[in-house]
Amino acid sequence: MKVKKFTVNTMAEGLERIRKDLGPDAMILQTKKTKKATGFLGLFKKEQLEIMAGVDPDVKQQASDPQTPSGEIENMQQIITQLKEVKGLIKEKRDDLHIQAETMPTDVKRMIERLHNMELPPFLINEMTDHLLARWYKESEQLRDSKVTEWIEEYLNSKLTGLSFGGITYNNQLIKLIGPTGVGKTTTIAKLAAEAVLKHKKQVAFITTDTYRIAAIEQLRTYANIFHAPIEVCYSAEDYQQAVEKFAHYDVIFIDTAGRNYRLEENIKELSSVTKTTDFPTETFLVLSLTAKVEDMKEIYEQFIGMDIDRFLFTKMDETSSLHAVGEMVFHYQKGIAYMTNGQEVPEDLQEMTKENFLDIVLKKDSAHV
Ligand SMILES: Nc1nc2c(ncn2[C@@H]2O[C@H](COP(=O)(O)OP(=O)(O)OP(=O)(O)O)[C@@H](O)[C@H]2O)c(=O)[nH]1
Ligand SMILES: [Mg+2]
Repeated sequence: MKVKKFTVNTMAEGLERIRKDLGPDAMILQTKKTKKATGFLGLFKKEQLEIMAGVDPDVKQQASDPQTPSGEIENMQQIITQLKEVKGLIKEKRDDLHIQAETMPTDVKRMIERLHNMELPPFLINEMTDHLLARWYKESEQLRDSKVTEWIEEYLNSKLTGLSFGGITYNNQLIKLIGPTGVGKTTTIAKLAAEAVLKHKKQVAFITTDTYRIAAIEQLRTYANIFHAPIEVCYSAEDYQQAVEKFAHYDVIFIDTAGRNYRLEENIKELSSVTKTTDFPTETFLVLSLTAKVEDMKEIYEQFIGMDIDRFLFTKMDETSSLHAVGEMVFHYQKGIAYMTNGQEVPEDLQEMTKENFLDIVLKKDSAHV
């Protein structure tokens, strides 16, 4: 048998060429689809057909043999069936390509642009781009703006599972604020105390371990006086333990700590040894100013890692237009946020941060800005 391979664009073209080359008695032995990459990044693959055809020198004789007409008819039917199949496949593929060429670039571009406009860390943007693309391929016909937003929110929500957001729960008696110098720890404690006293009718007491500057003690004492609340200044772990026990009957005990250079390990050690009490349930907020660089915030976080941080508390939101660090810190370290502060006024410049508020910020929804 003489066998020959034909690579053609359509079955019709194939049949024509087979007939020309091998004569009318040729038989199709096998057909196979192949792809030839063309265009930008080989995106538009052109489908071709590879047809193996052969002709048997004896066939002519057989074909004219009145004993075997059914074989020929069968052969013809096979060809027709194959032809239909191939036609169907080509149409399907062409429709696919049509959708991709028409809509993929704009939709994908728009999705990625939106992600880049959000306050999200680059690693998460990359991760989400892959996720959204995979979803897009699966559900492209449903793509609408609101759908993409839904997908993004769903994805971010899944990333926040198990993280704790929101303000003081009042399940823990001790509320401890730690963080570098000048970020607003003492001012924020005053805001939190005002909320506890005025809104939640709690009895509050204050402890400060900031014994380095008289002014710092006076600053907290002033607030304590406003709330008619007691205050203890603690120089050592023993002082601290005693003060906590003394205030055991108060609803909330706010602990202000000294802003020091916590890049020095001895300062961290001192802080954690003074404020270590095991028997009182404590909620610890790491206070970070949004005016700081995100790299510095990360370094600070690493220094404080051993201090059982429960949530972040971001301050000075009013002094920056970029809230990029908020998303970066939360997603990177997998810690939620308790509050954000946006000004120097006590008590009003304080906003509790629920998971929804946080998502509003990273998704840049208007309601996010207080
Ligand atoms: N713009 C702005 N200023 C703030 C905010 N919170 C605090 N401040 C100001 O930041 C400065 C430092 O605040 P403090 O509360 O003394 O900061 P701290 O962390 O206790 O400082 P140290 O005790 O020295 O470590 C003060 O001038 C505050 O008024 C805020 O949300 N926005
Ligand atoms: Mg202070």
